[in-house]
Amino acid sequence: MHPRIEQFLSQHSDISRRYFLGLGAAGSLAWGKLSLGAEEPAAKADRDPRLEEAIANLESFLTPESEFRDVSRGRPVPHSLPEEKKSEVGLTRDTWKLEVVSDPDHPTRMKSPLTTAEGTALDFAGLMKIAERNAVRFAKVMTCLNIGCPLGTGIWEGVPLRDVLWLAQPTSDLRRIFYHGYHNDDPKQLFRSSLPVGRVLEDPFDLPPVILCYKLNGEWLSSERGGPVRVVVPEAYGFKSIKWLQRITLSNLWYANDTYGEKNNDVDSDLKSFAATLHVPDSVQPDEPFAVTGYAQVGISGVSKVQVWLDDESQPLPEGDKYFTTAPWTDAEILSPPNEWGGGLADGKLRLPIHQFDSESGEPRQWPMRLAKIHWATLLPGRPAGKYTLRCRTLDEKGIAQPMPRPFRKSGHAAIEQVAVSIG
Ligand SMILES: Nc1nc2c(c(=O)[nH]1)N[C@H]1C(S)=C(S)[C@@H](COP(=O)(O)O)O[C@H]1N2
Ligand SMILES: [Mo]
Repeated sequence: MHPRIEQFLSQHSDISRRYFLGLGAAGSLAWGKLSLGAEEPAAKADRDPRLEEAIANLESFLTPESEFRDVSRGRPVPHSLPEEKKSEVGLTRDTWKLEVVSDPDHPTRMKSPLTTAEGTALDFAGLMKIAERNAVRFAKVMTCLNIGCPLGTGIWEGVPLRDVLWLAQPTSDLRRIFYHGYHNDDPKQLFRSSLPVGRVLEDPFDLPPVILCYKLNGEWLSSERGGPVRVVVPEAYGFKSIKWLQRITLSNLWYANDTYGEKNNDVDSDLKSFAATLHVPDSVQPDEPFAVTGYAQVGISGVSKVQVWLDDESQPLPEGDKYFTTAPWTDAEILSPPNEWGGGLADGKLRLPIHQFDSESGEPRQWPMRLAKIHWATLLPGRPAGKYTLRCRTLDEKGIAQPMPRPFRKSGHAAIEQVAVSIG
């Protein structure tokens, strides 16, 4: 083993043994970049030009602000209000106020609630004071549980929600925290989410903290993304990340009370891993190899492989195998961390520290990076004329293939994608 790889491994015990043993072309690329700083990854030179071109056309890792997709409720949606109205209702950095109060129905004992009535609510300057000593950043893909496809990937910056919670000095009877944002002062438009207190106070395993977020990709959080301040829950689907945050309620309630639960959604479900295509050529010549690219959402169980399968539609599907586990899947190349992160960062540079990155090297500590969206590519061998179905899937870090281990739709999208490919 290269001595520097050995040193790297001994310093990074969180990188799994299985991943190391499974070094394929993509794996060694990632290592090359992570540990040796190789300028031109070896496999790159061997790539077919068709594959190289498809990779060159891929979207960037971070999503530019203008390309984020919006999932906002409200009539009108709060970010569409005129500026004067935003000032009036606290939707600007100058006028923003956050209350932290006890739930009247299931009270939490607390010494210093933060309320507007008593002039103790937290304002933006107060939030920035906390940020001076305790700002955190992490990379995360925002995904709507209902829509399924990612809305955008960003570096989200904020202060841990627990820092603000402690300002209110809760002493007992605290089991759940729920929170909501501006909703046109109409109770029918209330969109609330919630977390068990433990998740707010402590970060399990290597997760970043739940934050009160005020910046995205280095810029102030826009009104459309929920600014001036939104909650961002690293491992959760979008509905936990409440926008235009105005009130946090500390409660002795012991179960979830999220608005999103009303439509049969599983509100305790964390991000799943899944793969999807981005580029599949419109028309393919018979017996000509062709390039396919895509992305994978790296959920809480990670991603160890992305696989594809081009199925000839004239052949019968295997019986009794609804997840196609016996199909002849082949491995796609998981692309290594990019040199350019995109997303319109100032000087194109990541501002460290970022939770999933090594602060010294500036490289991701784990790849594929959990909670993010990564990219893959593959060159499929030529096939005779005919109609085909292209499928892709992830295997998580335990080797469990999509849509398992959590196949239910109302817990988030993980169904195996299929795309029609016509050859000839
Ligand atoms: N206040 C408020 N917060 C909200 C919503 C909302 O309608 N109102 N939508 C939620 C849902 S369902 C999702 S998927 C995410 C989407 O975040 P985005 O609009 O920044 O992409 O915001 C969440 N936060
Ligand atoms: Mo959503």
